[in-house]
Amino acid sequence: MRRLALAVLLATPAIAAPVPTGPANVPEFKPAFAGQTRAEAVVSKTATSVTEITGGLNAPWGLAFLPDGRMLVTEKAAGTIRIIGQDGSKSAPIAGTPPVNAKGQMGMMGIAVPGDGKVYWSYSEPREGGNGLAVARGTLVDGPEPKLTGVEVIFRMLPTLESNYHAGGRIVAARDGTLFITLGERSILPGRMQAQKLDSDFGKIVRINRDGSIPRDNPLVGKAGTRPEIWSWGHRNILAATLDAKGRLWEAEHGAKGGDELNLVVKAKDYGWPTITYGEEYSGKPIGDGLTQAPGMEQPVYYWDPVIAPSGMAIYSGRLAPEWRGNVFIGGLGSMALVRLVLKNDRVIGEERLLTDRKQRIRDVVEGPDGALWLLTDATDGKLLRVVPK
Ligand SMILES: [Ca+2]
Repeated sequence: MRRLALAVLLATPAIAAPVPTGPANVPEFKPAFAGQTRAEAVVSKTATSVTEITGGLNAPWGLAFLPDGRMLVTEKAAGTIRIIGQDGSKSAPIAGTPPVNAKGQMGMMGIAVPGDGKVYWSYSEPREGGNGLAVARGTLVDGPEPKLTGVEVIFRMLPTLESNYHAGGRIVAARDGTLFITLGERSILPGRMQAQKLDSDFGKIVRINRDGSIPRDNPLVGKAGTRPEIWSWGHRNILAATLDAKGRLWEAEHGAKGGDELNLVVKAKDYGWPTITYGEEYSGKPIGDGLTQAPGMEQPVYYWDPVIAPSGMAIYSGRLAPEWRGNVFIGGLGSMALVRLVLKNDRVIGEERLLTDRKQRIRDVVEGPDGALWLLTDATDGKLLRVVPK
């Protein structure tokens, strides 16, 4: 009997328990490789202290550090950008920004300060016949009434569509001087179907030079019937993107009911939406043919079902917490958590949900020059939090 028991034990390897969540919406979907979902739950040895730096922000969306340590924070619903000091002091809204469509999920969104003396920000631009994401840049003039001068729009997402959903909006400054901009597919069916169309910006990551011109090594340059700014396609709605220590672009995007994804973004690759996904329609019906894999389409590095609703993302340097070096931190809206992923060889080997006791929707995650994680919470009384590992 003892021998039999041992044999059974050996034949059934212990399955490491994942982070406890609800049941999958689509349990019949199986991962394409081990560890693609529900990785082992891990517990950080690094303790944290969380300080509320300020509150009263109107749906803050994006955060970027100025060279002097102060921050620029966009307020989605107010359509504004403010300067925030490390002491929590808030400037008046910065003057000089173009009009913003601040309905629904739209508003003032991403922001980047890549160190060239200019500020870059994304916003939903009100247009004849609808709206579309735009990216502008300008020079910040400091003072009691701060303003942006020399403002120029360097990118306009096309086509224009009447939808207040899924704009994308993160701006990532690449090491080669270009900018990546993440773009959603606008959610409604006429938009969704364009995620696979290369003559549309919907459901794409685009790459532009800082003056708005097109880098000559973009994959579709010179190809008839395509938009030359496109870098990768088949995305749904990307509200989280960052570079890793090697300068590679990672993103996390929203699925529907199930199917949030972490992807390593490679030039000219098709990330599958809406042809393949690990989620289903909010109605419970399959999306398209209900496929999770297809030839020529990339698999996510990791997926979630149920979803976390990812927004904002940082890959940690290790400065204050060596344990966290190379870990991915993603803000969770619906999951109301700071999601920590442990990576090894570009695969996820551990997952943890931090700050769950706070029950706050986390909109953006940035590692500050001080090695702390700086978070924005999504609320009409949104907060700026400083998370210090210790
Ligand atoms: Ca995908």
